[in-house]
Amino acid sequence: MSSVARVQVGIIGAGPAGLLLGRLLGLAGISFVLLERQTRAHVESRIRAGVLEPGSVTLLDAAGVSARLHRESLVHEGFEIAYGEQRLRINLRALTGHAVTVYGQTEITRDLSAQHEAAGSQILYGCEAVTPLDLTGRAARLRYRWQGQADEFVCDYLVGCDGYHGVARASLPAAGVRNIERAYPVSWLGVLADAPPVTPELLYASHPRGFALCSMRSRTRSRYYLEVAATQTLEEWPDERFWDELRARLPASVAAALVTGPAIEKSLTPLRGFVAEPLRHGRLFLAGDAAHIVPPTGAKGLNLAFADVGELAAALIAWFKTGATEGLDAYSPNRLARVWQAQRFAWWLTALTHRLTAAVFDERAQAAEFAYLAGCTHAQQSLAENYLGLSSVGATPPRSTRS
Ligand code: RFL
Ligand code: PHB
Repeated sequence: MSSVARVQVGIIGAGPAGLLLGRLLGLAGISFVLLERQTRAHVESRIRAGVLEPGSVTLLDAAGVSARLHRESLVHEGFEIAYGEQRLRINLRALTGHAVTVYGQTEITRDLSAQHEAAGSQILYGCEAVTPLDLTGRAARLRYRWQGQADEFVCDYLVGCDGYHGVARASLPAAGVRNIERAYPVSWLGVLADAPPVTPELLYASHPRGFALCSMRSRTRSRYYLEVAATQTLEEWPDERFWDELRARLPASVAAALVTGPAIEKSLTPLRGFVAEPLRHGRLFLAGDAAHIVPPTGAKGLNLAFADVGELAAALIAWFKTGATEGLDAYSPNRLARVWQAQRFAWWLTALTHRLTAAVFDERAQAAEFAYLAGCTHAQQSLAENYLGLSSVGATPPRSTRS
C-alpha cells in the first residue's frame, strides 16, 4: 500500500447516481471519492433513460447541473397509449398540473462529469478490484487497484452506486441481504436513430404482435423499442426487420408517418424486477440500480436512482453537520416504500401493454383494462401520478415496515 487517504464518503460507481450524490455532497462541503470501473468515455456513451420526473429535475437544479437541460430538453405535457388502432392521450398537465422532461441520460451524465471536472472532484476511472471492508467497524475502508497500484480510502460511510452487476451488494454476507426478483419473459430491443420522432409525444403501443414504444431524445433524434422474446439476439434484428416490425405494431396513421434512418445504437435489455432489502448494512448504503431494477416501461429506473441519492445526501449532510442519525436510519424504509410503489406501477404498465403470455384470458383482461382507462378519468389520474413519480405530485405511499 502506498498511502492511506481519508474521505468522509466513499462512492462506488460513477454512473448517474454516484455522480449526482458526489455533486450534492461536494456542494455541502463533504469530502468524497468516486471509484469507477470503466473509462469516463464509456460511462458517458451509455444510451439509456430518456424521461425525467419533475422531482429529478428539481434535484439536478439543486445540484447546479441543469442549465443545458433547461435549454435543450423537451417538456412533455402528456403521452399516448395505443391499443391496436385506438389511441388514448394521457394529459399529464390537466390531470396533475405537472409534466415530464425528455433529456437523455447520456447528456445528464456528461453535464455531471463536466461539473465534477470543473470542481476538481476526485474521480478514479478505470479502478479495479474495488472492495468495501469493515462495514460495521469504527470506520469503513474502500480498497482498490488503480493504474496497477493497490491502495485504499478510510471513510465514515460507503455508498454502492455501482449498478445491478456491481460489487457493493455482492460483497454483503448472504444472510444480511434479501434479493427479491421477478424475471419477465421478454426483452426490449432498442434503436436510436437520427430521424425526426414519429409522434410529438411518447407513444406506448400495445399490439397483438407485441409492445412498441416511440420515444425521442430531441426533435431530430428518435428512440424506439420493441418487445421481443428474451431468447432473441441482436444478430436476428437487422435494421430493416426492426423498422418493418415497428410499423406493423403501430396504429396505421402513425406507421405511415414513420421516418427511418440508420441505427446509431441497438441494444437488448432483459426486463426484470429486483429489490435488495434492506438498503443499509452498517456503514454501507445501496442506491440506484445497485439496490433495485424496474422494467423500463414506467421510465422509473433513473428517477428512483436520483430520488435515492437525493434522500441519502440530505441524511449524510445532516449527520456530518449535526450528528443527527434520523435521516440515515429512515433511508432504507423510506426508499423501499417508494421503490415498491414504482415496482408495482412498472409491473402494471408492462402487463397492460406487453404480450407476456399467449393466454386468451390475459388478452381479454388487457382489453378490459384499456377500455376502463379510456373511460375513467380517475384511472387516468392514477396512471399520470405514478408516471410523474408519487413524490413529484406530493402523494404519500403507505409506510413500509421493512428496515
Ligand atoms: P448505472 O448507470 O448502472 O451505473 C453504475 C456504475 O457503476 C460502475 N460499476 C463499478 N464501479 C466500480 N467498481 C465496480 N465493481 C463496479 N461495477 C459497476 C458501472 O461501470 C457504472 O458506471 O447505475 P445508476 O447510477 O444507479 O443509474 C441507474 C440508471 O442507469 C438506470 O436505472 C436507468 O438507465 C433505467 N432506465 C430508465 N430510467 C428512467 O428513469 N427513465 C427511462 O426512461 C429509462 N429508460 C432505462 C431506460 C434503462 C435501460 N437499459 C438499457 C437498462 C431504458 C433502457 C433501455
Ligand atoms: C427512452 O426514451 O429511452 C424511454 C422512454 C420511456 C420509457 C422507457 C425508455 O418508459
